Amino acid sequence: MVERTLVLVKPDGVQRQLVGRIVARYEERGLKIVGLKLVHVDRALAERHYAVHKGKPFFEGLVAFITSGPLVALALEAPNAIGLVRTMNGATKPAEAAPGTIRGDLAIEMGQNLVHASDSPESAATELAIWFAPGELLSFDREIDRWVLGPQS
Ligand code: IDP
Ligand code: MG
Repeated sequence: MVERTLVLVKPDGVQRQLVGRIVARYEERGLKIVGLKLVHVDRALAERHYAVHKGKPFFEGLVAFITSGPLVALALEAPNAIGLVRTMNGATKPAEAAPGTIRGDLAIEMGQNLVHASDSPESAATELAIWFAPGELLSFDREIDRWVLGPQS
């Protein structure tokens, strides 16, 4: 089933000048970028995004980190995009992330793990609505899709 998922290249990715390389991984895999922007979020939006973690010991640090500088918000579309992107990002703890994943190749610490991705259809719907206004997500065809997704695409 075709899904859309929210990805953030977090402020560490912007500061480390890894935005292009990280976005290129999703593009090269064949995911379609249907939304893209650079945002410096305020505390209110950060708290909405990380609402499920409110009350946890790392919550304050997480909000401070995500609001510490600009990040890149991406909406990606593909069949099974939600699971696909989580697999590409790798385990939350970079030390446990497999080589070949973004975190496994480019990160060391859990607090600086470069990327966020929605973890379920419900969180994808909620998060896409938090980060993108309806008109900011585009629907369009790609000529290449018959080569990426097959002749029925
Ligand atoms: P995820 O990003 O892989 O979905 P979550 O469990 O949703 O992982 O946690 C959100 C983010 O919060 C993580 O990416 C990580 O940066 C941070 N985080 C999670 N657990 C801890 C912790 O125990 N200590 C410090 N930071 C944490
Ligand atoms: Mg999460």
